[in-house]
Amino acid sequence: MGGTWYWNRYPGARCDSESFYYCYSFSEELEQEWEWSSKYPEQPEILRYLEHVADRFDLRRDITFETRVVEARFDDETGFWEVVTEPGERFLTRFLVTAVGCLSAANVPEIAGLERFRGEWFHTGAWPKEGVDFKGKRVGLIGTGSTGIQATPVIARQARHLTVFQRTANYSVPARNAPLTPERAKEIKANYAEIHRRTRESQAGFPYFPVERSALEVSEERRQEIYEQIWQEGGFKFLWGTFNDILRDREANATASEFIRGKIREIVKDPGTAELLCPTDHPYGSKRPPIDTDYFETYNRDNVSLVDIRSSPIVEITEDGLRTEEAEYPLDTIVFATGFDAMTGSLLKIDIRGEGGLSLRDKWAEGPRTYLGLQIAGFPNLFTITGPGSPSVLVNMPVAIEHHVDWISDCIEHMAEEGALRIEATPEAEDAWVEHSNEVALETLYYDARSWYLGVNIPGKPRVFMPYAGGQPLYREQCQAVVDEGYRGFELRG
Ligand code: N01
Repeated sequence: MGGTWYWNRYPGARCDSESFYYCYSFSEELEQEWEWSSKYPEQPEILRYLEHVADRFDLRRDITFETRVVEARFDDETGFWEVVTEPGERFLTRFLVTAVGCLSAANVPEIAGLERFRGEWFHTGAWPKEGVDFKGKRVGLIGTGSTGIQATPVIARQARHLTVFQRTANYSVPARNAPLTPERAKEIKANYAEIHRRTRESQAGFPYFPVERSALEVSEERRQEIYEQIWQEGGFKFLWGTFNDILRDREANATASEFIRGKIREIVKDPGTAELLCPTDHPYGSKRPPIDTDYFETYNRDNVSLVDIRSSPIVEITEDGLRTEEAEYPLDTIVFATGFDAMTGSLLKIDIRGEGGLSLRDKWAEGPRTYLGLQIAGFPNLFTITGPGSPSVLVNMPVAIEHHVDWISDCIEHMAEEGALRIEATPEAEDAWVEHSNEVALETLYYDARSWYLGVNIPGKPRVFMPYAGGQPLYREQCQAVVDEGYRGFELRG
């Protein structure tokens, strides 16, 4: 139970969106009875919430745990999907809805020698339930994405020594986590309807009021004032609540990127380490921006060191540690905070075959193609929740997920009313959507980074910008227009 929040129980794992909008919105009773402890709850609390939801709505009786789906085949004649699980059990279903997660297929990089390492190693996305004891250990952590940035300060407080191996320096903004006071909790509970409305109408699923100003239309003094104020507030607001062109205009973005570099230089005492931590090869926000609690401050500790594996790459893992081109690092524990085969990885792990035995792996060999990120031409009655081609990971996830769940439920209900048994995206609609998605992505700065959004983190993966970058309002409008026009772009058959 809990998916991503079951597996990602690494030290420091907590939400990057605030609790009161990183939650379900379908039940008033649920939101009134659940008490969040803080702005950014830790993984155990989110998992408790998900378990509570399952119990409260009696969902467990409909869930089969410990069941890996390995195959799903569409039968042209019967119009049913046959789903096969690892022990070989077969299920027939008319509709198949995948909710396999955008960031669930762990990426453990192929580094020579890992099998002979005598210490312990872990990937953050498959963390042991019993936890890991770092006390007295020399720990190496690879990866400085959102996960590495959350884990670093917590591991540093436990380990004898922590060495962080950094390939790409990352921008991070303080979370400013704090307990939710009873007054604040009361205020939130009184305003949930408005909060949810705003999350659904905003670009990225956050209830911030939209900002209309460009970073280039205010004076330097005013710009710094705004950045400083929102830096003090913390969180994703730095991307979405400062100026409206940070992700669209390189010059505007440069002001935000430089502001963050200035903060890193202020916080980190050793100038060499500070410079190494300053990102210079991509604009702020072109990779998924992390938020942190004491990340940069951690490099002021005596037991923490930073190794630049961009200039001196990892060569191998030895029996006793890790060797880069320049030096050898003795380690007891290695933590891979190396991310995921995002958006397509967990779908393609399943052998999915559509009409005429068409394999999804073949169809997506050059990168994912979908209609609205909801369906794939050639794969009737298969729906993909937050699939590639939908805003998914660019939006606060519960908001994106609920939108898809509602759309798919309404669609299936519509089919029942119409006596339709089969729905399939047409190849023309899919082509047009892929073209439109590419166009809107090109209007952003997302191509300026080597990110998992583009599949660059996985060797050999086609370089395609996978989520829909047009923003939530435009996306929702188009999904609704498709419905209003009788499921335009889909073929429905009785
Ligand atoms: O993974 P990442 P993540 N050798 O792919 C490095 C969500 N999330 O687990 O940047 C050396 O972002 C890689 O280096 P580089 C969130 O959407 C949410 O941190 O490719 N290094 C990078 O530094 C996030 O974006 C929360 O050069 C290697 C790091 O590993 C997504 O999950 C919390 C390497 C991977 O960063 C993934 O984040 C945490 C190699 N071979 C995460 N391969 C919330 O709170 C990779 N790296 C909601």
